[in-house]
Amino acid sequence: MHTITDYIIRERWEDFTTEEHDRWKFLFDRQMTIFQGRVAQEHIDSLKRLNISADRIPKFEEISKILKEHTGFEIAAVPGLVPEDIFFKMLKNRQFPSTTFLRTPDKIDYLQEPDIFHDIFGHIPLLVIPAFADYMEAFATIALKALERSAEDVIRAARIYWFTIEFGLIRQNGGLRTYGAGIVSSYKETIYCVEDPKPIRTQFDLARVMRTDYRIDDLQKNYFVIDSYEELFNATLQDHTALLDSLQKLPLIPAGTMIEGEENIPANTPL
Ligand code: HBI
Ligand code: FE
Repeated sequence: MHTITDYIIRERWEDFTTEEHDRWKFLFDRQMTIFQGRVAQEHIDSLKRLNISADRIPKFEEISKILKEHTGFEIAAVPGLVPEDIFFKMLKNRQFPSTTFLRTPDKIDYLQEPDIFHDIFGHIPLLVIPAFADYMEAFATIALKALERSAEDVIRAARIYWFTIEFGLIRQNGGLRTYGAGIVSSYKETIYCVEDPKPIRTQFDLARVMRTDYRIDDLQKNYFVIDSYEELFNATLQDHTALLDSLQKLPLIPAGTMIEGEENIPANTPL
């Protein structure tokens, strides 16, 4: 029976080369040029609070010390993608698994699996927000319940993660901002997700998200919009078994389509 500790490794920060610290700086500075007006203010503020900067690749234990004071979350260094049950159990324990390698120059704009820039620059900042940290743990509870039930239910749970924690949008200052880790670590999608008229954007609804298909290797065809992080957490305060039962017979909703009664939320005016 594998356990969480089987997957925890040392960060080996001392092994990062000057080239890697420079590549981190390039990625960080490039995102900063497009962040204002496109990325949730909490994300921008939290990078400062956690001392995550362009200067160098951050040390996990330094970030964890501050993060723990805010929400009890801490970073756990892992070699790469971990099995789903381990991933969900770690999130339930308020441990966020972060990879410890940085993408290579040939993958500077996109890589399929998470690297340290995606995990630390993308995921960690929002975990200082109590409501978001509570939501992350509540998501893990739903996902662990889904694991007990069926592979289809695990796919339904993974969609929650995908459309909020990875690719979510939030209304702020009269416009749209992204809070999704998969977006804020991507130059192209940070602009596209809030400004491009192509994708549809509809109000977040947990059951609807759990029915919605997505592609992992392309710009998203649809996004879900929340008004607050509390809205995410409040959506999980329902009976998870009843929620999963209610979805069994409902058809999949293809990416990029709207259903009865939904409205397409207008994109931001391009900056
Ligand atoms: N492992 N390290 C890591 N990071 C992830 O984002 C991750 C994972 N294992 C499984 C997994 N994600 C998926 O099951 C979720 O995205 C739903
Ligand atoms: Fe991720």
